[in-house]
Amino acid sequence: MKKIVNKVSEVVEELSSAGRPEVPGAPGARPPQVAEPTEAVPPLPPKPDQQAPAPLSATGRNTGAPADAAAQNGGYLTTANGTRLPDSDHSLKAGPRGPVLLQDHHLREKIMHFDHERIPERVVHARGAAAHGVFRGYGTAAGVSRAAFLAEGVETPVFVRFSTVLGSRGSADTVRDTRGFATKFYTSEGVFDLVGNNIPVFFIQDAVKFPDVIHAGKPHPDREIPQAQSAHDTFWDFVSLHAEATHHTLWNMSDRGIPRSFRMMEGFGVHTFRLVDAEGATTLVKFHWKPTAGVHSLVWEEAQLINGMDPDFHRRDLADAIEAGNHPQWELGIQTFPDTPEQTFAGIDLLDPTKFVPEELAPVQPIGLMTLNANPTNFFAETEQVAFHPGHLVPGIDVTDDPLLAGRLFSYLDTQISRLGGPNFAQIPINRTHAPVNDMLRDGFHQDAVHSGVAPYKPNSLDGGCPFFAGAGERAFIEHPTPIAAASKVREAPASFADHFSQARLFWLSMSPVEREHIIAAYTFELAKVYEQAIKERTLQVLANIDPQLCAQVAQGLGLPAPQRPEHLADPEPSPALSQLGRTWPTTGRVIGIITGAADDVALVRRLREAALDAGLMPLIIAPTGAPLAEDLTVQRTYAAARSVEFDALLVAGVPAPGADDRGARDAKSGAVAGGQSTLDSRAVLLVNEAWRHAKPIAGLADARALWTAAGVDPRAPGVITATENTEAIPALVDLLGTHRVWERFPAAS
Ligand code: HDE
Repeated sequence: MKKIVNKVSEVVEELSSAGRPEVPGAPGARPPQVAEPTEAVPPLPPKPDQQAPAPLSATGRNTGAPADAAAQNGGYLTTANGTRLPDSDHSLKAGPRGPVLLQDHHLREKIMHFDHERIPERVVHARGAAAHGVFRGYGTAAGVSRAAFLAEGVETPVFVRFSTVLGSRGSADTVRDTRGFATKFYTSEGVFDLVGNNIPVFFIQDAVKFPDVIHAGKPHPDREIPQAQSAHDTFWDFVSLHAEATHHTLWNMSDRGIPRSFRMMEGFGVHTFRLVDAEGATTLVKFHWKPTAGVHSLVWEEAQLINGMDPDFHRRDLADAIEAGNHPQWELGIQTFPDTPEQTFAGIDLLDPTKFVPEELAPVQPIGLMTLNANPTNFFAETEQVAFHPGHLVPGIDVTDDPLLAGRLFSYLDTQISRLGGPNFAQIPINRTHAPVNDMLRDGFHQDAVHSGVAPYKPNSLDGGCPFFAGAGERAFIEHPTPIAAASKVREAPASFADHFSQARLFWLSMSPVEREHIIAAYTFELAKVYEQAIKERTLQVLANIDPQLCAQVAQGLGLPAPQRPEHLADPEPSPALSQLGRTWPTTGRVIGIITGAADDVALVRRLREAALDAGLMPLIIAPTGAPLAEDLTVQRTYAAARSVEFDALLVAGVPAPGADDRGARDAKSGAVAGGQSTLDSRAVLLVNEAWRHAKPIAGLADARALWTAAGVDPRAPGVITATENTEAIPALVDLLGTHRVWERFPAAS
């Protein structure tokens, strides 16, 4: 028998001394050799950017086990029960030509397990990506909440899952949709889940409508199309009839519906929560996550191209950023409101989840900082099995009577039973609390805890009366005794829930001209995909209530008459904080493509790349083939494999002469340049043309002029840099990237 060589420590040492890889995305902890390995070695450790759930027992005790103890172990292939196997490539047969024997217990076990690898996907938010991190309290919330994790300097591990709502697990990332933003805080007082979205309002005011809005948004039940999209009849049929969906739909049609990255999204708790301080005094709050990278979006054409080019765009971006050490950060903030019996603020009903409170009326006060610093080690074990629940609360944070939230408090436990196969999902490692558990819940499928004692009931004397009740002094979660006004049982909403248009109008009026253009285009696109004219006409009536100009422009695009301006239009004060434009943001981690030709100056490319790295950017070199430019200069993209959507900006480092494969018959992108032309590679021309029309910064050295002409780029237009000194280009690009895109290039008509 071959001797197992213990190489793990060697590999760990090698990995840590090697530092971070130049470009993130290496599939394994160590580059493989060309020939198939034959020497038995223990499994390689996770990559340095990866983390697994803390090794806690099912009852929340630290086991002291190494993090990989629950995963693969030893160098030899075994059965699930640890018996070593000599072969897993052939079934047990009567002779090489069979028949296969029924007694092959390894074949039976392997196929049985494979047949059951899939579990039901989430009914909503099925498509997601997640990361580990840490939350650090500023202490600024100490005056309003007794939650221990909000105290100054307290560090709490977190696991965050971002998601789309409508698509199934294998759908594309950059569809137009709301994004989920769910955070699990493993606090010393138990798990707190903040299960929010990237949009601060919701389609419905009452949980009983949730199946309706989701059934309408999901693919049509007969053909099961379209996947992960709202541009179809059933969605628009529902939202045009259900006026309370107007506001959220408008946000989805805005740039917020197509984020550039999970790292560049805001997060919102949506509902109003009730914080309780050490003395029992209460404050109503809305939670906000503010990304330090700013809020940025894709343009629609880009989003559609990405869905084909790289359907994993958002999850790749998150994982790559973390692996490269560009750890995404968000500040957690709260808007605070007095907890009055009316539960309204500035005329806004705080229990109505279709309304938000403008930041100009109630500023967002920062209470802590979250940093995502590690990727999951295993997608299924962590990202798929994590189970969030708005009812996971800790002392100091309580719920309000928002009727949507009330329904959610029921729903999330139910869904985990069918998804995770039983009631013990809190014991799955990613869901385990870091606080001690003594719950008297027993048995059930997949019980991981080996409970001792004989008296899982109260009162008991056989187990010495244990467990005991905690009081406020022992940090118990005590529901705040909020008074409930005398009322009759009714199926009704309060009158204050009846206004469905004024805040939609407020959002519209707060947008910059270019953002309005995008909203008009989004409605026009989506409604053009609707088959039934009646639904389009009905939607135009809804739009007239938001804004006559929006309505008229969409009607024009659809070729339909715009309905009459309504007699009464709300006149809200715009909220400049809602616009994504007009500010500058850090550019760390932005991806810049450096286009180089076969005959270009390698030393120059090296200098540009180094300058980009020094500026905190992520440079990727695009060359005619994948051959390294020099021993220390690898190529990350070829002309054939690159597409502009991967880059936030382009830098042309020379003259991209046509590659050997620049032929329409081989690569249809080569047909991009009308009539073809002989001095430039057509795919490089297409790259520049797309970056130009997606309002991205473009820079080139003096001889890039021919490329500008071929790509239809006006060299005098905003955001186009023709550098004479090669050192000029990078700082100029960084400057431009601060505003993310150069919208001055395409002034808005409205
Ligand atoms: Fe959810 N939602 N939801 N939701 N939701 C789920 O729970 C539900 C709502 C949100 O990354 C499900 O574990 C109902 C609002 C996120 O795992 C399910 C209602 C908001 C995620 C469920 C709502 C959300 C979910 C599906 C109306 C923003 C993904 C799988 C009363 C504040 C969490 C699961 C993750 C997931 C039900 C409304 C956010 C079925 C009944 C409002 C981010 O339980």
